[in-house]
Amino acid sequence: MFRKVLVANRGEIAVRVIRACHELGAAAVAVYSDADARALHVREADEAVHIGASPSAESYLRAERIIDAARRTGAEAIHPGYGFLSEREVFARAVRDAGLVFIGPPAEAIAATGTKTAARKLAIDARVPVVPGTTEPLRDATQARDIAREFGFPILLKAAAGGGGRGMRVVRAESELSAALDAARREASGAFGDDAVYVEKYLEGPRHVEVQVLADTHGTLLSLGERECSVQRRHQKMIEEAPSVAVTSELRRAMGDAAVRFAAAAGYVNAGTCEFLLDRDGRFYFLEMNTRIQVEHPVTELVTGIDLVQWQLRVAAGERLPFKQEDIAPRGWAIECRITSEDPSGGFLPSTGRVRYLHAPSGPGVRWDGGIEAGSEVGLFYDAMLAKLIVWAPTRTEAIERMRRALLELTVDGLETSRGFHLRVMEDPEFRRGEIDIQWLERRLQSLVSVEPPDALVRDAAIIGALIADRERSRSRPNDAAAVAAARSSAATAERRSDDAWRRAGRLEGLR
Ligand code: MV4
Repeated sequence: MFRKVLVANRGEIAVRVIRACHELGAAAVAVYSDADARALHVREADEAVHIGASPSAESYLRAERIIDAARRTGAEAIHPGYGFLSEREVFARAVRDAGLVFIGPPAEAIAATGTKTAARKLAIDARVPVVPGTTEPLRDATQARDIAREFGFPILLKAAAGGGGRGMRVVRAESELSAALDAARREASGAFGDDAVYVEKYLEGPRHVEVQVLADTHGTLLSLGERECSVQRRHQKMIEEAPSVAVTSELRRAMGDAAVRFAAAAGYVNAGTCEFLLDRDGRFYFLEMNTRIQVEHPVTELVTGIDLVQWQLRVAAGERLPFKQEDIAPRGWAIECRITSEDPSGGFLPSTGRVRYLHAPSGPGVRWDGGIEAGSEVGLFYDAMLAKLIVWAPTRTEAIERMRRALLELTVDGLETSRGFHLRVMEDPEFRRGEIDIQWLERRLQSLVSVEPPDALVRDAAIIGALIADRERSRSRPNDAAAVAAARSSAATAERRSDDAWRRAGRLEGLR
C-alpha cells in the first residue's frame, strides 16, 4: 500500500478519501484554496498544501500545482475524487509522467470513453445496446432531417463531446430541426470547444440506472450492481438508491454483463460507472461511462459490503480483487440524500453563510459523509453539496422510514438546506411506490414544495434559539450553541408529532 496519498479535492469526498487512506495505514495530504484554509478536509488530513486562490480555476483545477504538492510532500499517488480534474485525460497522464500513481483508470481509458460518439462505437462493437441513432457527427440540417425521418420524431441532438446534459436539444417536429441544430452546436462549442453534434431517438420518461464496475490490473473486472438515479433536477441528482425497484436479478445480470463488456473494451481499470436509460419494458440503453468515483458510491458500498474507495487505492497499488462475480449480490436497500445548501422553497437558490450549529444523524443503519462542521463557511465558489446522508435497511420501505427518521435528527443552523425537500420526498406516495423516472421530480416539484414546509416550526425555533442565546450571552456568556440546540431539540420533537396549528402555536409559546 502507498505510504502517502495526496487528495486532490475538497469537501465530503476529500474527507471520504482521507478516511480510506487512514484505514489502510496511508498518510493523507490535503490541498486547499484560500476559502478552504479552515475546511474540514484540511483538518482531517495529516498535512496540507495551499494551492491558490478561492476560484477553482486558480486552485483545484491547477494540475501542475497539485502534482508539485505531491512531489514536495513525498506522496506516491493522487486521488482526484469527483469533478475538478478527475476525468481529465491530460491530468491522469501528467500524474503518471511525474512518476506518481493516478488513483483511477489509465489515461487511455479516459480518452477512449470521453466522447459520446466514440463511446457509442465502443459499445456497439462490444454488443452493448445503445439508443438508436448515429455514431458520426452531423454534417448539416439536411442530413439531420433525413436521419430524423428514418428514426421518427422526437429525436435528441447531442453534443459528441457532451456530458451532464449540456449541448442537448429535443426536437419534436421537422420545423424545429434546423434552429435546434444551431442551438445545440452553439452550446456545445461554448461548453466544450467542439461543435460536433449527433442524433439519437428521444426516449420519453425512462429511468436513469447506472452500473458500478470495479477492475484490477490483473484482469479481474466485476459488476457491483446498479444504482437508481432517476430523482434528479436539471441533471443534478438529488436522491439515489441501490438496488433499483425496476431491476430484476435477470436484468441485473444482463446490465452487469453489458457494463463489464464495455469496460473491458475500454481497457478499464479501477472503479467506474456505466450509465444506462431503462425504459418501461425493461430495455436498457448505454449512455456513457463515468471514469471516476461517483458521489453516490456509498449506496453500492452499503448493499455489497465492498468499500469502493479502499479498493480504488488497493487496485491502484497493484493488489488483486479477491471477489468473484458469483459472490456479489445486493443485500437489503440503501438510499442517499444529497444535503445541499439550497433553498427548495426559493427555487433551489443557493444559500450561503456560516454553519452555526450542526447535528449529524446517527444510529442504526445511518451513515453521514459530510464535508462541513459547526463553524464552516459556505460560500459560492464550489458545489452546493454539503454532505450526503445515506441509510441502509433490510427493505426499501424500512430504508425510507429510516431516512425520514435520520432527516428529522439532522440540524444545520445558519444556512437553508435541502433537508425539508428530502423529508417531503420520503413522504411522497409515488416515491414510496417506486414510481419514478427522470422526469418525475420536475413533474412533482410543485406539490412537493407547495405543502407547508415541515421546517416551518424548526425555523421559528431557530429564531427563538438565537434569542435565547443572545439573552444568555448578555448575562453570563454561556454556550450559545447549547441554547440553540435545546430549542432545536424541542422543535424537532414537536415536528415528529402529528399536530394542528393550534397545538403547534401552544408549544411555540411554551418555547418562547
Ligand atoms: C437521453 C434522454 C432521452 N433519450 N437520450 C442527459 C444527460 C446525458 N448523460 C444523457 N441524458 C439523456 N439522454 C435519449 N436518447 C434523456 C436524457 C436525460 C437524462 C438522463 C439521465 C439522467 C437525467 C436526465 C435528465 C434529462 C434527460
